[in-house]
Amino acid sequence: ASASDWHSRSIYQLVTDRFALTDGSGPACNTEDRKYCGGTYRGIMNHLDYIQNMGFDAIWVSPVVSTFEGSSAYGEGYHGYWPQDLYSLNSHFGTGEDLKALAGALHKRNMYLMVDVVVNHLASKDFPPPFSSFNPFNRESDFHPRCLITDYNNQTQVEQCWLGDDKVALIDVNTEKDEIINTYNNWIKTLVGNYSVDGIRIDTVKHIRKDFWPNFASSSGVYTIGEVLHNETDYVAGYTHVLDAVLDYPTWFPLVAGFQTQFGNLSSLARVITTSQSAYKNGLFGTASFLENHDQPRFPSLTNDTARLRNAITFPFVHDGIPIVYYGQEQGYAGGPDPANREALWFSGYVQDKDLVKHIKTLNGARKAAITANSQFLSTAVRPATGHFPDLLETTLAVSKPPMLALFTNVGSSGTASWKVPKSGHSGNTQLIDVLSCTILTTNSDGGLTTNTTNGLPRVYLPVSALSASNKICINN
Ligand code: ABC
Ligand code: CA
Repeated sequence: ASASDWHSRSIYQLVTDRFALTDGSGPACNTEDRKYCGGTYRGIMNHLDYIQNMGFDAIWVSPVVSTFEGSSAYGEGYHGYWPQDLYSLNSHFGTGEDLKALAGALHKRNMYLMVDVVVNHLASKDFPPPFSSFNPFNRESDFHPRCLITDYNNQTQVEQCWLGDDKVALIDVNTEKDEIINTYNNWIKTLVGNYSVDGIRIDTVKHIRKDFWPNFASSSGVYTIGEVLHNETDYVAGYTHVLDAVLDYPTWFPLVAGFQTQFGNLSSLARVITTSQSAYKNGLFGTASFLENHDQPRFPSLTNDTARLRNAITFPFVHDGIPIVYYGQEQGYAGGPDPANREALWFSGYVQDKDLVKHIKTLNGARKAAITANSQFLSTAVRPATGHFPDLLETTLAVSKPPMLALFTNVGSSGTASWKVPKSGHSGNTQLIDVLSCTILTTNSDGGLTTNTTNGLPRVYLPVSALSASNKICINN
């Protein structure tokens, strides 16, 4: 599928090993052990209702190719990011037929499959690396000479030295060589074709020179999102010229910092919204927005406050670009840094009758309703719309992406805050409904609004007229 096929979609990111077992519930899964826990493609297939019921129409699965077997100082390759043989699949997750069946089951539901791919390195737990066991790059000369990245401000080092350490070496492939470039381009084309993949998430994008990417992306023939783990908009922007989109890390940093405590500064978040729009190629479409992923501590590990959590979860759904939710967020999982943030989901029972699950379902529904109500919704830039009141601590934020208007605050569940929005984006005396609480508010005669909160929850307003029986939001109102 192409970039424009993806724009209206919403992605559920999962770690295959941790999402679902083939049948039933099963073995313990202690994240600290860093071992395979048994999740499979068949397991995912059996839980597509769970994902689709929350309103997601795409999944992103962790890398599928085989990694080295056995235990390293950092455990087993259950997460998939330690490739060893590009031409065989990781058999812990099932067979090639299983992966094809998953793609087929998704497509039957009009859902997309995004696969995570790693092309920067092959991995080894032994040193010196057993080059002959790698496939297809099985000669030492296929790799950059060993040096560990020590200075992230030295871009040549970032591109040509090795990630990882001596316990698990991420051996940096020599992606300057024509023969290797061709191999990768053919490999991605074949992988996408074999398994009917609709899009790829590309690992470690900043660790390969930029001009490697356009041919790789076009060889894939599908939508590409790159991981560029960096907090600066200008740095990340460079990669929006060589791939369809980037994971929006520059927004993620102020998003987390802004809602983590009541002292977070929401004006930093407001600022990055606009700077990224002008910096990124295809400003509004070149990003995918997220709160959690498998590399970062889960948000509830940073704050116990459920109101701040609700605010933070909401933001990616009212931002430009594609929202991504990391599995387990909907169940309130609270694991800290890797490996604690990769909990097995089967212990949740996949319960759907739960506040956070409903919250996420409503957000997906509201975004779809906005897309239906305004055919320009996706191509209209989200804009900060506050009037802070009071603004000393920057504890409130209002953003408008018509017909959606969202109000945020980090004061927390026992705090109070007020929003003053001079221009709601709607005309005077319009009835707006907060889809999260199903309460109605009417704009002033000049289209502005003022409102306050005593529970710190976010609000996502749509005009009442944008809701219909079919989107089932606030159905009784
Ligand atoms: C293993 C163990 C961990 C252990 C670690 C040392 O080794 O599991 O418990 O702590 C995979 C696995 C990991 C595994 C690693 C290494 O491999 O998933 O569990 O960790 O063996 C991608 C993937 C990630 C994956 C890999 C490797 C790459 O999403 O899951 O990890 O295929 C760098 C890369 C980035 C990479 C990330 C893990 O490492 O750039 O692509 N993610 C700075 C650098 C970043 C760097 C980051 C690492 O540190 O700039 O480039 O990311 O922590 C901000 C700055 C940032 C700064 C951050 C920390 O602070 O703006 O630049 O990032 O303020
Ligand atoms: Ca590299």
